[in-house]
Amino acid sequence: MKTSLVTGATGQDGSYLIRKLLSEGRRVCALIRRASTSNMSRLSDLREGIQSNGSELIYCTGDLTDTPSLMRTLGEFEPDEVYNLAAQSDVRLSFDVPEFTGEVDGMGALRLLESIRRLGLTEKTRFYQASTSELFGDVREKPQRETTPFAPRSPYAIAKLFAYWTTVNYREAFGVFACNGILFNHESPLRGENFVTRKITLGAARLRAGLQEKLLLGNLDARRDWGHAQDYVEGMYLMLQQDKPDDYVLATGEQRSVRDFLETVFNKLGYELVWSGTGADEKGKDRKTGRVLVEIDPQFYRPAEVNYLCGDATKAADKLGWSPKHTFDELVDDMLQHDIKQVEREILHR
Ligand code: NAP
Ligand code: G4F
Repeated sequence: MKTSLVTGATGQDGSYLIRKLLSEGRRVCALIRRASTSNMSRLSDLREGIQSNGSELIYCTGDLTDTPSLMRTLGEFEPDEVYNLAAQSDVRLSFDVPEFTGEVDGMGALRLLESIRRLGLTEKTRFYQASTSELFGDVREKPQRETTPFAPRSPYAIAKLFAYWTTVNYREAFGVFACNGILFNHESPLRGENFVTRKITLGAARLRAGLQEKLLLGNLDARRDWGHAQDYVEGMYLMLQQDKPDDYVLATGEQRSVRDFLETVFNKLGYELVWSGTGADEKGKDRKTGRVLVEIDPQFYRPAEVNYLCGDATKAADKLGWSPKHTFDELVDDMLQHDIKQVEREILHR
C-alpha cells in the first residue's frame, strides 16, 4: 500500500485530497497542527483507522515551522508522496503577518524538502508543492501559463515564490521527484469564510434570511479565474503519478470580476443589483426594494492588488489529461445551496 503524507490536511484542499487518496487505496497520514480550539470541522466525518475499501487514515501532529515534528513524521512513515498544502493562505492577512507567512509558506517547503533529503528519502518520496497563480501578480502576459514570468505583489506570493524555486532546485540539484502545481483560485462549500467567494455566498444567504444587514467588501473589480476545488485535487494527484516531475498550471481559462460573482449569487436569490456611487462610496441596491445590499469597506482593500488572473491549462490537459469538470454556474450553485442549508441550521439552533 502506498503512503501519502498531506500537510494542510484540515484546510479546504486537504480535506478533498484526503478523500481522493483514500478512494485510491492509500495509507494517508494527515498532518495536523496543534490548535487551541478544534480545527477538524472539515474532517469530522472521517474516522481514523482502516477504511471500508482497505485504505487507512492516520492523524499526526506537526507544524511547518517545527523541523523536528516534520523529521519525526517523515522518518516514521517514509511516505511515497508528500502533498505540501499547509500555508497561511490569506493574501490580505499576509501584509499583517509577513514574517509568519514567510516562515510557513516559504521556509516550510524548504524544511520538508531538506528533511526528505536528510532522511535519505530523495529517491522514494515524491513531493507536491501548492504553488499559486498569485506568483503571476502584476501579470506580464494574458492568459498566464507555466512560462509566464512571475511578478508577486504580496508577502504571501513572495513566500510562495521562494517555495516554488526551492521545489525546482531540489528537483534539479538532488533529483527529488518534485512538482509545482500553479493553481488558480479554486473554491467550494469548504472554502474558508474569509475568502471573497464564500464570504459572498454565505453573506447573501444570511442576508436573505434576515441574519445579516448587508455585505461589506473591498475591490469589486479584481478579476479571478475561479474553479472547483474538487477538480483541482484530481490534478494534484495526477502530477505525482507521472513518469517525470514537472510544473503545471491548473485553471479554467475563464475569468470574472468579484462584481460578476456577486451579481450571479444575488440573481440566484431573486435580487437584482443596481450600482451607484464610485470608489469607497459605491453601493449595490436591490432594484425592486431599493434596499442597500452591498457596500464598500476600505479595510478589505489590499496595499497592492492583483487585478487580473486568468490561466492557460493547456499543458495539464495535454500531459495529465486534466480538465475542470465543474462549470462556473455549478460551482456557485454548490456553494450557495450549501450555505442556504447552513443558515437554515443556524436559525434552527438559535
Ligand atoms: P486553507 O483552507 O487556508 O488551508 C491551509 C491549511 O494549512 C490548513 O489546514 C492550516 O491548518 C494549515 N496550516 C497553516 N499553517 C500551518 C503550519 N504552520 N503548520 C501546519 N499546517 C499549517 O488553504 P487551501 O485553500 O486549502 O489551499 C491549500 C494550499 O494551496 C495552500 O498552500 C494555498 O496557499 C495553496 N493555494 C490555494 C489556492 C486556492 O484557491 N484555494 C490556489 C492556489 C494555491 P489550520 O486548520 O490549523 O489553520
Ligand atoms: O478570495 P480572495 O481573498 O482570494 P485571493 O487573494 O485571490 O487568494 C486566493 O487565491 C490564490 C490563488 O490565486 C491563493 F493562492 C490564495 O491562497 C487564496 O486562496 O480575494 C479575491 C479578490 C481579491 O482581488 C480581493 O481584493 O477579491 C477581492 N476582494 C474584494 N472584497 C475581497 C473582498 N477579498 C476578500 N478576501 N474579502 C473581501 O471582502
